[in-house]
Amino acid sequence: MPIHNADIAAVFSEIADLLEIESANPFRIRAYRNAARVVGDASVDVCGMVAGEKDLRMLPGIGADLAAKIREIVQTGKCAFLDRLHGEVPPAIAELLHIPGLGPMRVRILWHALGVETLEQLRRVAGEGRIREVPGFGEKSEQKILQAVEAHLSKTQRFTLAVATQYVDALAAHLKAAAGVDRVEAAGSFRRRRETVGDLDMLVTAAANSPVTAAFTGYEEVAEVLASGPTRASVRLKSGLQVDLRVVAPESYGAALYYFTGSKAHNVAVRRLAQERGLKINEYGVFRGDARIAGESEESVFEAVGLPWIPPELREDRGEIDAAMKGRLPALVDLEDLRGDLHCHTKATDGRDTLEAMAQAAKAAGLEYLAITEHSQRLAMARGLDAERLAAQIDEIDRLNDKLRGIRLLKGIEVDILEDGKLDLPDAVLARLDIVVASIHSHFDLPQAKQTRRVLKAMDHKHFTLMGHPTARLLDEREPCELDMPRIIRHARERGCGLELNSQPDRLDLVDTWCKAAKEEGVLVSIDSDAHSVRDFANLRFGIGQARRGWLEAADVLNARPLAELRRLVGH
Ligand code: DGT
Ligand code: CA
Ligand code: CA
Ligand code: ZN
Repeated sequence: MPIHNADIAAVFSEIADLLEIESANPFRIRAYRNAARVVGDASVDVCGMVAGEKDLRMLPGIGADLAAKIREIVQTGKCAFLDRLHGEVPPAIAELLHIPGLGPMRVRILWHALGVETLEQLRRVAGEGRIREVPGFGEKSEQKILQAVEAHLSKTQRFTLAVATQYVDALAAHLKAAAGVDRVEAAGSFRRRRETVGDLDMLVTAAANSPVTAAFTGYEEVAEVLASGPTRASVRLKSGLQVDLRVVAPESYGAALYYFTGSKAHNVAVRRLAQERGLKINEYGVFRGDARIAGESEESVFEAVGLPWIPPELREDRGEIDAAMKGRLPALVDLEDLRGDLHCHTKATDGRDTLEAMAQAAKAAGLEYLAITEHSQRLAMARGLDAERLAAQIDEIDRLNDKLRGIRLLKGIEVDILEDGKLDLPDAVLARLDIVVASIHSHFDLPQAKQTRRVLKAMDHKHFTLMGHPTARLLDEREPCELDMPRIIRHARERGCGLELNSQPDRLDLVDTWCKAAKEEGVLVSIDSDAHSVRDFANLRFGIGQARRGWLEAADVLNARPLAELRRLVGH
């Protein structure tokens, strides 16, 4: 990973924060603050200076000691001094400095007097009325701290992409109804299809006299107006979701869309490219001196810096700029590329709809085939199928396929991977299936070596087709299982198995980075709905978003293949 100026600056400002909490020498603290600013604002790539063995002391305020630290960070990705400070001062404590009214000195007092090291602990002691007893604090400052920490914690709560989508759709319709409004688009992490969003960044173009900001702040879901002006406003919705609105001129629309789509890391990297060409790039346009040379469309912005348009999902500074320069951007998979779905449930287990209803819904979603993959017997809560009930369903699918037109049902199962790596149903019945999705639904917290062995063993089973929701994570609820994913991906390649990208909004598992690793290893990914009702096929678009963030093309996706080819690939 290349180290950017912003990374180095972040290390120095954290050092300054921690030194302040330790009440170190003020000159020393100021030296680090200054270094953070100098490096952060530098128009040259400091990493490149190190590589070129340039003298870092050319940078204002950087002496021999700071220069050595910069070289250390660039060369090792670490800073021993910061690591040492982390040993002395609790690492999360610097977060407390973001609370208005809490400077380093007061943070230190609360830490020593009450053991407060995190925002949650701060909220607790404030709620319990213990801060007012600390010398130098009173009831009033305790109340202020409580309010501030609560506001801060609620601000950092993130919303799933599916939930955010509901807000975006409703709000966009509301804004479009305001007079003079032309374009409305959600930028930010929402447009990059991140699995969660921190806040929404809405962009609007509108006629000069349009009442769009008033329409925005007057929206019925708004709980609090945080800021409001003629061209920008911020609100918090009743759900706690914050929304920023910016009204931009049509000639700046592309530049604003580009800027507010981010990510910040991507923007910083492209800004550096622009600087190398003597250009300045901001939310109003691309400028050479005072002359604006681009900004109406995103394409024009990219073109001005010598790049083709980069899809928003790739804009994370994970190699997309280099790929764009070399003309090697992937042709990302689209919803329309999906020919089938290899994971769903019906009323027979914990789904809500019948086989036939699921088949018709899949057809309506534009699919040509659908694998029925109920839970297996171990999942008693979901009324998982034993061999006998599965055999009965296989016969039912045969009968149904005779009369269905335009959609083909495949026989499958979502079989539990037992703790020892065995599959939860006998081979004889698995052999009759087209698709065997195997998933972990128990013993989520085995240590990595054991968990990995469990999965590798399951993959060795001759009927194993696909690993379902591979890490079993649930957003906000369950951490991913500890698995040696690179090893599992390699094993999948050797065994000719696929990995699922489960499209349920709180799963989105495989995550983007593992999708990319699978692609690089030549392992096919199946983007499945895991539908439990006819409505759930709509979730495929979230899986597609994650797949695109993982650089997947149609050729990397198992269920983008026509049925005959799929059958060949899974060996049935
Ligand atoms: P989120 O809201 O946490 O899910 O993530 P984003 O990416 O939507 O971040 P947000 O809402 O803070 O800002 C929206 C975009 O605005 C961000 O992706 C890039 C741009 N942006 C914000 N602050 C800066 C900045 O300081 N420098 C640059 N270059 N871009 C920024
Ligand atoms: Ca945002
Ligand atoms: Ca924002
Ligand atoms: Zn499952």
